[in-house]
Amino acid sequence: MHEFEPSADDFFDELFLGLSQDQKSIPSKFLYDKTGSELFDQICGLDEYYPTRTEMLILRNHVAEICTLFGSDCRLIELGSGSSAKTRVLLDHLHEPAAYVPIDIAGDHLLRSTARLAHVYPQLYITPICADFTDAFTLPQPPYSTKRTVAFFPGSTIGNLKPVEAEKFLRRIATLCGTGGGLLIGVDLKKDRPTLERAYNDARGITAAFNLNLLTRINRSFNAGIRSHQFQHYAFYNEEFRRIEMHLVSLVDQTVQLNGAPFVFGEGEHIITEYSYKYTAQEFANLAARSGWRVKRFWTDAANLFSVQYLEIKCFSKALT
Ligand code: AVI
Repeated sequence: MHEFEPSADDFFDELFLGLSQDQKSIPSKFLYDKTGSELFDQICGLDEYYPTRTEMLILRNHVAEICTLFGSDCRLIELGSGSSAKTRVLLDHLHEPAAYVPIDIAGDHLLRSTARLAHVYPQLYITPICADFTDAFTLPQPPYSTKRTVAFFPGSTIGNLKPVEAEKFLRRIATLCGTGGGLLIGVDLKKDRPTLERAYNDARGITAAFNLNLLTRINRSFNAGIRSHQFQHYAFYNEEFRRIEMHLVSLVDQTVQLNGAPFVFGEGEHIITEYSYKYTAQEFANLAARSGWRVKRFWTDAANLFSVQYLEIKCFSKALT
């Protein structure tokens, strides 16, 4: 996950809107400034945070079959490519890929990792795109012999979207990939509450620091003078909505000024900072079907913690509507 640096106006507008509701919230994309992105990288290596290593294990175990499904002359696009670490597992095994299109919002990282990849895979046609993949963007013309466009969306980032948003997003990706297209996606699975809650409440407090860093970012952007120690990280599994919820809880009654606008927080009041939806295989298959996709293959690990799924476009005309 890489740095997200919005304009101060956009940040303020979204913050103002989120904090003006009865249930206060801040969009989770703002968690990823430089410090937030570094903390997230640390989270990925934590014992309690099973998704990253489990997804890598599944990819390694099934890469031959995955690449057979992609076929030869496929154009691989990666949504939120970062360092492209997981993609390298694929690139090492792909049959004569036509092109690789890494898409990431962080231009510097994108150029650096593209240069590294070009060195390791000198034959590979790489066309990086600096864009927010949740917004509309266009793909460059595919090179001569592209048989299929496959999108790669690892990490269960799909879980950070509400199901209606996820459906819209998956439809857009179907349109982007076009006829015969595919999607290789990492999806975190529903499991026992203790395992889920441990993953978002690690013993070293890295996830807490990641969440509280939002307040530091707000202070830096708006000179808000929020005292971070007067808020507490809180993450729990909401069974009814099948999602981990990350909150910041005000420990005292306090008023915070944002560009002169006062926001009042009562003692014990919660700000929602992130949702992370968890799916069963069937629930995700239903979401995929509503978005114009069909799950062709589903791989998981021995403990059923995480899944990697290969989706094919079900009916292109439906995907477009
Ligand atoms: C990026 N995303 C898939 C992570 C997740 O698990 O929802 C973000 C995260 N938040 C706290 N820990 C990790």
